[in-house]
Amino acid sequence: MAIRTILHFPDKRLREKAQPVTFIDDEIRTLVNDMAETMYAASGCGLAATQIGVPKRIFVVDPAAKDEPSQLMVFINPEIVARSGEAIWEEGCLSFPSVNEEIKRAKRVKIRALGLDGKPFELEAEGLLAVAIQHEHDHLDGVLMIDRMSMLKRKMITRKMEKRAQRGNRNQSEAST
Ligand code: GNR
Ligand code: NI
Repeated sequence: MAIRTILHFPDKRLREKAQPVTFIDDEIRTLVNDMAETMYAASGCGLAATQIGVPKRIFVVDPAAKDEPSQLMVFINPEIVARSGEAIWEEGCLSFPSVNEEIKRAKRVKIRALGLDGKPFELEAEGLLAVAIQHEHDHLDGVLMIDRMSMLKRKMITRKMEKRAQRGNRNQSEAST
């Protein structure tokens, strides 16, 4: 198992549309293990393969609170087949460190996916799990939480993240000289 690097906006790979998994082999099992390890190391409650630069339709979610036993869920080739209601939730994203904003999404979703064993399953979710499923599913289509905010917030966050990336690049080049 290994912790992978989480890409930060505005990395262009976050905008790629992920491709379906055709076969669940050792490479996919290793990838999913690494995704879970990376998510837990970053204290996230979800992670899409897109966020570690792998354009495959896979995400992991763990909706358990900190004081509850972990509850890892793996979704391969997921499809949201039903949505209902509306709910506003304060979201964060590991690709936008220290950004937390309220976003409106469906309150309940029904999702169909393959598990790590290759078997199809269906799940109805609400609350944090429903929010996380929609957030992660967006990542697989290159859709980010700023796309669901007002234009003003989107511009402010984009500017902040671009500045931060420039600072990061400068620090990296200083470190290598
Ligand atoms: O860790 C995360 N927390 C979170 C909180 C509210 C709504 C969505 C999320 S997902 C996020 C991890 C992440 O960036 N997944 O893509
Ligand atoms: Ni995210």
